[in-house]
Amino acid sequence: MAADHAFWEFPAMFDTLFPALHAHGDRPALRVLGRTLTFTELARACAHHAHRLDASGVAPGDRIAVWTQPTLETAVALVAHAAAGLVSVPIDPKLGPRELGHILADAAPVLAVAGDPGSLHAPSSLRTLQVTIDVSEPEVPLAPRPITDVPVLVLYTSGTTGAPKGALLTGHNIAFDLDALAEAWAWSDADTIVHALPLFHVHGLVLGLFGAMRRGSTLRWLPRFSEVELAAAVGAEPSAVLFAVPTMIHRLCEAASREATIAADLSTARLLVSGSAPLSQREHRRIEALTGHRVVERYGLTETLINCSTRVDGDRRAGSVGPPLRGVELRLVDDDRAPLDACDDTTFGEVAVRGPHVFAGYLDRPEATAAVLDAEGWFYTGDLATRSPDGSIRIVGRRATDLIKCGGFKVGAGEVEAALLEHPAVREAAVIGVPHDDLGESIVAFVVVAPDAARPTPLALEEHVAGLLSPHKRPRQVHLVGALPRNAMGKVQKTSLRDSLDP
Ligand code: MLC
Ligand code: AMP
Repeated sequence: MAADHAFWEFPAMFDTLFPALHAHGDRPALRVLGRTLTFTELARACAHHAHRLDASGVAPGDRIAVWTQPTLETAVALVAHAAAGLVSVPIDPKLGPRELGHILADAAPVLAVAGDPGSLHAPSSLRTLQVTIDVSEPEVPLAPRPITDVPVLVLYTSGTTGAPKGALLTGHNIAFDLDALAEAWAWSDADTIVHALPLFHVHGLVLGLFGAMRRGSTLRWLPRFSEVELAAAVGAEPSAVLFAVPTMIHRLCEAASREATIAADLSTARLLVSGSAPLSQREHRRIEALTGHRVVERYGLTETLINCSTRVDGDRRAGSVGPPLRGVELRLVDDDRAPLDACDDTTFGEVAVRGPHVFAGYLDRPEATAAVLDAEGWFYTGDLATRSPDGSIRIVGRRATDLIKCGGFKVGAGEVEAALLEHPAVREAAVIGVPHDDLGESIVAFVVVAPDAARPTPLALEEHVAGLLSPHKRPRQVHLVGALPRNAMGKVQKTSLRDSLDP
């Protein structure tokens, strides 16, 4: 697409993704590991970064791989790209070669950016640019750009089979969803968002980073999770809003029994928000007893951003993810995708959603997109839920047992099985998720060793998966078995495997 002017020069007078960037305020925008940028400084840093990309030949619509290293530079690059209409492909810096190779081949970025390009494990054929933060006044300031239906993010997400797919999220998806969340949570520029989530998924990136920048809130990002530091960051801010996955809430509760400051710090928050996986009723009760806060729980997916949330002014019931957000249409459907009218909190169906928050499809995968998004714009989530008479939704399970949510990360059983099968000593492999107090679900592998191979240790197989994919996809338990249970068709009986673990 030929541009008749540089991508950082556009007139104003429209809604733009991050209005606070153009208001030139001296309020803090980003605080990362003791470094702070005000909105004015961030706008300048974004302009310089965008200008350097322009000078290196990057054009609107080009995809840029962003190595999400744990530094301020990562946050600046991601904001700059979205503000300048460039497409970021966030990369987990801990990805192993199999997954990294797949994502780079699939997304075909024109360039990779990183605060520390020296530690990039990218192929030498991929051009790299070091992100530097320059807060001097630029010759051409960052100009506001209208929000469009063009993708600004490609986020890789696992499915039941095959390698992860790139979900295309547009400026409109993001702005609509963030504005609906702001309404549900009374989220304003007086808030400081505090989180310790990675910047390569929806939760940390879209809600945490882009959400704060859209609202004009400060973001305090802790690139590594630590119970004491996260709680202290909440305690240090006058109107803190904490975003966490259930594993983090669980660990905060556990640590609070050893460290008295944690509960005291968390109790000063304006809002504690949990999502990306179900928060158990037990953790809801524990955190409330410790801090006096009822957690706000919200439910979403990479492909749809957030669909439902309990409201700050509503009933924050444990186990409920609240009603659909403003502007989100939600249906429960049966196995034939026919709508179910039930509002009895008992009948369950698959959650389908429609609205401006639903993604633009998977990159270059029309069949995979058509499998989840119908011609009328309904997106089928694969999650099973009930609906209460007041319209609030309770997630009760998932259609696909081959999807595992571990620590808030989605992992496809098939990806882990494929990685295990690459080990020379593995003849067969089956992977399941089992309930786990800390991780929600834990990845458990069953492996049949090849006849002539030396018997590998479970740890060696765990390390093997962590090395090829990413550490969070590694099995936390590996059982070496003589054979996998199969039915008459030869299909592995995962229920039997699950039952075999019961005491
Ligand atoms: C461990 N490590 C290894 C390893 N084992 N490295 C190499 N090889 C091995 N075998 C390293 C890890 O890299 C990490 O390093 C450290 O050891 C701990 O790893 P871990 O045990 O895997 O992490 P854990 O402690 O379990 O992490 C818990 C967690 C994490 C909660 C911090 O699961 C997390 O960040 N979850 C957030 C997931 C998330 O953002 N989901 C949002 C999806 S969006 P190091 O260097 O890190 O210490 C979505 C939509 C929505 O779902 O609704 O939001
Ligand atoms: P991801 O593809 O990583 O974005 O994961 C999306 C999935 O996370 C959803 O399909 C749900 O299964 C799960 N999820 C997210 N938030 C919640 C929640 N609050 N309660 C239950 N499940 C959730």
